[in-house]
Amino acid sequence: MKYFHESVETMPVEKLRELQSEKLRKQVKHVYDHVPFYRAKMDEKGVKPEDIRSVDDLRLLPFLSKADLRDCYPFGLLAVPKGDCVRIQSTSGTTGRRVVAFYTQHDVDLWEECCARALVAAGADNEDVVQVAYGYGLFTGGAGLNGGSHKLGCLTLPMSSGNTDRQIQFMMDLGATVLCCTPSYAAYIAEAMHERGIKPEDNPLKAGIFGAEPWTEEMRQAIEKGLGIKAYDIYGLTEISGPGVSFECQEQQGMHVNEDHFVVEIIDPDTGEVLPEGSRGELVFTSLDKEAFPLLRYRTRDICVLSRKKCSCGRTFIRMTKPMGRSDDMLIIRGVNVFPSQIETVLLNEGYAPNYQIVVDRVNNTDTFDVLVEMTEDKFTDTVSGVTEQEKALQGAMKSMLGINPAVHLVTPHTIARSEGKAVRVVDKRKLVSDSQWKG
Ligand code: DLL
Repeated sequence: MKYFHESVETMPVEKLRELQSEKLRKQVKHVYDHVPFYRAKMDEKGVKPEDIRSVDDLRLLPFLSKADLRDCYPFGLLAVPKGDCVRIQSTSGTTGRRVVAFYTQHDVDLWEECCARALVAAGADNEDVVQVAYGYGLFTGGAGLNGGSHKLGCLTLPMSSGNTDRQIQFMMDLGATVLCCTPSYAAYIAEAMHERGIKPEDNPLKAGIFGAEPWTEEMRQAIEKGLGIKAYDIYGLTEISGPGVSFECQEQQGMHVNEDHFVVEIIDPDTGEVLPEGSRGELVFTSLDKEAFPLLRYRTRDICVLSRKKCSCGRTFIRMTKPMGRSDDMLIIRGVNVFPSQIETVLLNEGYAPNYQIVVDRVNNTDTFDVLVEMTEDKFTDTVSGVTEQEKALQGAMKSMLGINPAVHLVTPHTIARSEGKAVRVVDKRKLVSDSQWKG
């Protein structure tokens, strides 16, 4: 099986654009008629649905940002009656900054189809046993790949993340052939199998579909070697549906965007200007046929390059590089979205000054997360137990705000370097993807 939906995945580019334009016209009208927030934005820009005749007119429409989504929480961007929705999902990690996305049954079907395409592109068919070790629940990873695997007719193991012993046991006993999880968890599973004396050639896996966080080509090679598989990247975000917005094929040269459902643009993050293919900039998505949560020109903050170069897999969908970074300050630590401002909020709530530094690294394929915080004069203590107690209390407060546990280190007042310009709040020592790895 080469494609899940051949006629669409290999559609000539001109026809694809016609299909996109036709869907876009309907979608803009749907949004204008049903989402007062977006209608007001369009009115403000003086754009009417009739002005959008093809994808070339997309640039007339206003952008949507994460801030807009937060302002509209929870129902402000819903474009169908609540009663027509069957599902919500939510962005990972944060309490104060969660984004909630809604799905009708049609939207769930569309999303699952995108994930089924990703599975087929990784070499799967209905004979495969797919182990889904992404988290289930509000996070889209588990639900998305689970749905895609069902659609393809695979035997699906809904493991969720964690409990590595059980993951390995089920993988071996039930003969899992495709593993779906974050790349860091895949590396961890490889390591755990190595420790248990299970050689790469002794496990039944042949491929893995890994995404939701940045990972390098070096990490791909380490996972491929450690598990004896081919490792494929998959990209997506809750706001646009979840995993499967784009996916890698056997070429492993960038991810094909499911262009019959999503239009992708690259913009200059500072000016909003649309950039030509091949430029590095911020990814912007428009969903063409989602009903409940149809975002138009949503700014992802992910920095990428697009390529229309012909791919030998036969798919005509445009390809995007792995995200090379972000145009905002969001960090993804162990798969969880973290904003430095959340740390600041906790510190101020707990009576500390906003003098802190976040240090992130990747050791043995797992993210480390340290927060250095200056003691204040009035909280100063020089007993070891006093310091430990304060660090624990801060760690607890950060865990409940972020959903993950940092290691908190209290340091002497005035030891964190002050800056005359932007404060250096984050030291990220992980190696991100470099341009040289892109052969588009
Ligand atoms: O991470 C959806 C997903 C689940 C994708 C499982 C792939 C697999 P969010 O929690 O909303 O959704 O986070 C979205 O994660 O804007 C990127 O910054 C980052 N991201 C997602 N996939 C990749 C990837 C899911 N393959 C945010 N490489 C996005 C690098 C990724 N970053």
